[in-house]
Amino acid sequence: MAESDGHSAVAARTAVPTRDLFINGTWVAPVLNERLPIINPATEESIGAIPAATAEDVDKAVKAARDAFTRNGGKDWARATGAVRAKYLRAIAAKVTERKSQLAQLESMDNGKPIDEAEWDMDDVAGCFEYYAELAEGLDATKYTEIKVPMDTFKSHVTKEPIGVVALITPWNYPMLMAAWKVAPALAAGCCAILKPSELASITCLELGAIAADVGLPPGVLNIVTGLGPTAGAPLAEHPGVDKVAFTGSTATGQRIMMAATKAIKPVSLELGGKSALMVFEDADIDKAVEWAMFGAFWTNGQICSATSRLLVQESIADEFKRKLKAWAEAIVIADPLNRKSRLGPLVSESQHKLKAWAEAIVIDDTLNRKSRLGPLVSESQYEKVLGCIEAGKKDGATLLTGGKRPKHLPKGYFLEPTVFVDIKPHHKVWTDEIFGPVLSVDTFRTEEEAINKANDSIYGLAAAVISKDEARCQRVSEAIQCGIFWINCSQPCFCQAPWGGVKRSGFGRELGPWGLENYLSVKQVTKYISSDPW
Ligand code: TXE
Repeated sequence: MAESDGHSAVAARTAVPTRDLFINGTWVAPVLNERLPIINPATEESIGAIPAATAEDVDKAVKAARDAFTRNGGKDWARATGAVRAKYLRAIAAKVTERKSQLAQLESMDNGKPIDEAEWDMDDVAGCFEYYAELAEGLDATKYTEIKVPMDTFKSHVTKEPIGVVALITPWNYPMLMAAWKVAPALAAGCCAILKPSELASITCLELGAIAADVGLPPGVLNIVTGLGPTAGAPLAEHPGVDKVAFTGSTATGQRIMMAATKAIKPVSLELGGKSALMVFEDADIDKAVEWAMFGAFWTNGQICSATSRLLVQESIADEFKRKLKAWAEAIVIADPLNRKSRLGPLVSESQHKLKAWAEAIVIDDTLNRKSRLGPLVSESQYEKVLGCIEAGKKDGATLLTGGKRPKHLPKGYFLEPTVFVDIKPHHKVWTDEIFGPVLSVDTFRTEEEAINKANDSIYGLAAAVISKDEARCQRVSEAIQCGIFWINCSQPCFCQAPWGGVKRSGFGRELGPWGLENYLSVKQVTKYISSDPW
C-alpha cells in the first residue's frame, strides 16, 4: 500500500494467542464453550476469539480465589509476608518487560492505540507492579500500629488485613494498564482476585494469566474471566463470594454495580466517566496551551476518562486560539496504529520525558513535519456512538470548526478526524455528555469566576486543568474546582505514585499510590485488657 494511505511501514503483526479462561492457575474452557470474536479496529477484521464466560465459570473463579485466600490458613498468600508477595509482583513486572514488544503489538491490534503508546503502556504496567511490590514490603513494617487510648488498663493497636476475594472489572481504553492498576495493589494487599476485562479488548489481560503461570503465582490468587458485561461482569459483581468490587467504566454500569453491592453491603470503588475542563487564561503562552489542549483532547482518541473534552479560553485570546487549534488538529496524521509514525502520546506515563517528548512532537502547521498520532476508535459501537454525539452537536447548533468525519484516505477501520466544536451553549450535548472520542468543545469566558463556574457546571468531577502564568490564580482555581485530579500548566500526566479518581458522578475511591493499596485493605482494631484487676 502507498505511504499516504497510512498502512505502510507497519510493524509485523504478531499472532494472537488462543486462550481459555484462567482459573485456579490453569486454562479452562468456558462451560458453554462460547467465544467472542476479536475485531482489529484498524482493519475491521477478526483476528481471533476470546472465551465468553457465564455465571457458572464466574462461580468457579470465585471459588478458586476463595480457596487460594484461605488455603493453608491463608499462609500461601493472604497471610504471607508482604515481602513474599512482592517477589511475585516483581517477577510479573520483569515478564511484562521481557514480553513488552509482543504485548504492545497485541494491545495495539486489539484496542487500536498507536504502537509507541502501547509500548509506553507496557512500561507503565511493569512500573505499577514494581511500585506495589515496594508497598507490599512496606506493609510488613506497619502491620501493627499502636494507638494511644485514654485508659492505661487497655492497650490497642490496629492491623491491616486483606479485604478478601475481590472482583476487578476493567475497561478497554488501557486494557492491560487498567488491569495492573487493580491487580497489582489487590495482590500486594494479600487479596485474591478475579479480573474481568472488557470484551472489547481482553487479549493482553489474558496474557497476564500466562505471565502469572510463568512466575508460579499460587493457583487461584489471580483468575481471569473474559466475556460480556451482562453475562460475565454482572454475575461477578453480584456474587456473594466476592468481598469487594473495583470498577472502571461507564457511569451507567457503575450504578448497576453499586446497586448490586448495596444489596450485599460490600465495598465498591468506582472510577467512572468524566467531562474534564481545561481553562486557558489570556496570559498563557498560546502555542503551548494549544499543544496541551490537543494532547488532552486527542491523545488515545479522547478515549480517556480524564480527557480534555471541554476547553474554556479567555475571550481576549479566543480567536487566535481557535485558529491555531483548527490548523493543528487538521495537521494530525491518522494512520494504522501499528505504523511507527502513528502516535498520540502517553496518558499514563511513568516518566515525564515521554510526556515532554510527546508534547514536543506535536506538529504545528507545517505539513512536511506531520507526525501520525491517531489510530482508530476501539470498536464499531464506540465509533457509532461518537458519530451520534457529533450529529447531536450539529443539531443542537454548535459550530463544527474541524473534523467530524472519516478521513478520506482510510476507507476501512474506525478512524475519525479530530473534531472541534465552537459556539457552545451550556445545554449542548457535546458540552454536557461524556463522548469518549476525539471531540473537543470550546467555550469562552471573561473572568476567573466565570471560568470556574463553567468548569464546575458538570455532573462529572474527575479532572480539570488550568494554564496561566499567574501562580496565585492557578492555586485559587485549583482549590475552587470540584474534581479529584487537577493539573496546572499541563494536562493528563499520570504517575502511579499519585492518587487517581473523581468526585460527583465520576465515582469515588482512589486508585494508585498508597490510596490504591488501602482500597484492598481492611483495618482491624485489637484492644487488650492489661490490668490484673477485675473489670
Ligand atoms: O462501558 P462499560 P463500555 C464510558 C465511555 C464509553 C461508555 C461505554 O463513555 O463510551 O462508557 O463503554 C463491564 N455488570 N467509559 O460499554 O459497559 C464490561 O464488560 C458488571 C468510560 O465499554 O461500563 C467492561 O468490562 N460489569 C470508562 C466494563 O464493565 C459490566 C472506560 C466497562 O464497560 C456490566 C470505558 C454489568 N452489568 C468506558 N456491564 C472510563 N471511566 O475510563 C458491563 N460491564
